[in-house]
Amino acid sequence: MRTSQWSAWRPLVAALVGSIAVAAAAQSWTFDGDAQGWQARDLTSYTEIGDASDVVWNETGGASGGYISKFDPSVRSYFLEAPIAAGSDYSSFVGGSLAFSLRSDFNDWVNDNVVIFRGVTGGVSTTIVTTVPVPDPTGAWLSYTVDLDAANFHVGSRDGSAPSAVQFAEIMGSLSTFLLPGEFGNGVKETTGIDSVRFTAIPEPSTYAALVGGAALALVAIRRYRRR
Ligand SMILES: [Ca+2]
Repeated sequence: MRTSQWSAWRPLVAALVGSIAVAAAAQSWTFDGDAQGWQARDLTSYTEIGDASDVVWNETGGASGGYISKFDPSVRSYFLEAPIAAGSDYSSFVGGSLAFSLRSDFNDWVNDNVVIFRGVTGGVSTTIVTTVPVPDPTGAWLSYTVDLDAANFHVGSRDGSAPSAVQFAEIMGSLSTFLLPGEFGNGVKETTGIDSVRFTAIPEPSTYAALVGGAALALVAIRRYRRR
């Protein structure tokens, strides 16, 4: 392709990329500049969110760039908490996914390897959890993906029943708490790191239609350009 041709195509390509970015609605934290408001929480149970404490921000060494980490603050089980304002609407991510990277230097505590959400359904503050794999004790970064489907979650504890699709959507639409696991050591000894946290929605049918329409327009424009 000659440079003059590329300069003509560039606006079209930019428009396409832009529409794709809109389609893939996302909420993410990369920790490349600071801890982005995340903190640690000590829990006595999944439904009792305990004391908050600071996390350490590390400028380098993450799965990509910077990351946050926390040394076990107590004999209780700790989690890393996103700065979610009460009543945050994450319902657009239902059916989509949550991805994050995690590392820890121990994996001999396999009781609290869960992701926790808390929101309101039927007027009641409700905690739901989903179990995730324990990390590799070498401290290697492990990539996690959690499908945000009701059947993948349990109410109250790891053994609880699954929320209904309606309950799950209500909880995700009224989030007050989002916790990633930190407790992987049997004792007060582990440091757990978190990086590259990202919620991704599945594009809605109308968005696909807009994408296809945009692509068709771009093709027409490209053909017209070539005929000149
Ligand atoms: Ca990072």
